[in-house]
Amino acid sequence: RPAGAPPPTTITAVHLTPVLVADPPLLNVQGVHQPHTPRLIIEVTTAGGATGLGETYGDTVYLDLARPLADALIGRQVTELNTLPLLAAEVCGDSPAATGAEDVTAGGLRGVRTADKLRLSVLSGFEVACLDAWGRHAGLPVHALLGGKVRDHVEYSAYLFYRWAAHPGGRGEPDDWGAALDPPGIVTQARRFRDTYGFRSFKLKGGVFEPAQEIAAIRALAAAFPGHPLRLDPNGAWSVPTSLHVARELDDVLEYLEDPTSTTAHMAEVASRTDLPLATNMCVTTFAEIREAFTRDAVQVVLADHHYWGGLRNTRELAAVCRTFGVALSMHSNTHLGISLAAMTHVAATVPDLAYACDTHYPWQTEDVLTERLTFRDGRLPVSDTPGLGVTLDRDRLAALHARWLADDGTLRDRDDAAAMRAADPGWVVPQVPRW
Ligand code: GKR
Ligand code: MG
Repeated sequence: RPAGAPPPTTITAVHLTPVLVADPPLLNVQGVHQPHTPRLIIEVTTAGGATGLGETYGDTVYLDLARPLADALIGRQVTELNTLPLLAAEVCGDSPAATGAEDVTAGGLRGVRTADKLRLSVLSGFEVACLDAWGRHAGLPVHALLGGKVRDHVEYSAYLFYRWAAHPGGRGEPDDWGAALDPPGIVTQARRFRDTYGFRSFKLKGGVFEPAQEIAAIRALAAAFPGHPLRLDPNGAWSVPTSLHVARELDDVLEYLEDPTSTTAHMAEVASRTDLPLATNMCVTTFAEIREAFTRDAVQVVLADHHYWGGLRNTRELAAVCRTFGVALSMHSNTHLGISLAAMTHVAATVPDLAYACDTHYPWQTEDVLTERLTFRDGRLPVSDTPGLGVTLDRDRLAALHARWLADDGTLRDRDDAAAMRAADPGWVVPQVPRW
């Protein structure tokens, strides 16, 4: 390169594009998904002309942290990943989200979102974008930058939800899935997932109906798909006795029970009285939470999510800690698009001891910002060997979903499943846990 010119991997521009993506009326303990869910698309451009893509949560608290970090990245190298957390701590320090009370969101499905957790989620999107740009420069896929893949395909599970046929008032984008509000409805949904994508494992989002009805749904799945791995996740909605009751009822058909109850202490109590493995994406979401949970044997499976853990490299570190303690690893997901799915697939391909099929919401997302959607076959995704993540941004789609975000009056820019539920049930308040 000409004398004095910056190295090609120097970051010259960072673009943040918040979008609103269609989300079906999926039910959970807090309420129902909004008609549109916010996500943030990150583009990191280098002096050498590469653009790396990242994706993370798009709610206002995340955007407020992402903006100063985007500015601070200019002039750095996409390869400087170990100091990214330090930079984030430095530049996000004055953000209202980072200086507010510890619990900035009063808990919820993602657990208590402290300032540190928010920052890690933002960081994860930038780390992925830097890895994508780095890979494009180096001519290497992201998995190679993580040390190389140990498998050519990553298996995913079907993510079953109780759901309405449509959002209240016909808002949002229509789909043809119909309602699923009882065991036959869940089995029909599972069949469609299996027939369309070949998924073998099934996870049911619970915490919506009385435990007896959710037990019946799992039994119906077990009868319809004998021998297929099944999971149930009520997002901490149950008391310890209810969790133990469900564990007893379903221990012959579940591969694990996910977050039956809230808090590490309650999970430890349940775990001490059942042989059914307990999984979590709620009580272990940071390195600081590992010691208590693992020493108390509160969880037997940790569901990694690179958005929570601060990126793909931290996810591999988590895998190493889990391996050390004999705790299994799987993968959690929240509403996400294809950039995140590609990132999940790259990191999952590098983890030697991935014991279970990964979760993904992706089949529920009919919209994406990619030129080509990722396609599940036989319940799996192939691991891309194309440089970077192996996905291409569709600028028209990005612009359209951003225009929707711009047009929103602010009500959907922050995910709020309880508010969405109040459109159907004005008296709805998020149930106190344990609900049952
Ligand atoms: O999308 O309703 C949902 C899920 O409940 C999600 O918010 C959870 O984070 O899928 C997640 C989980 O496994 O807990
Ligand atoms: Mg979960």
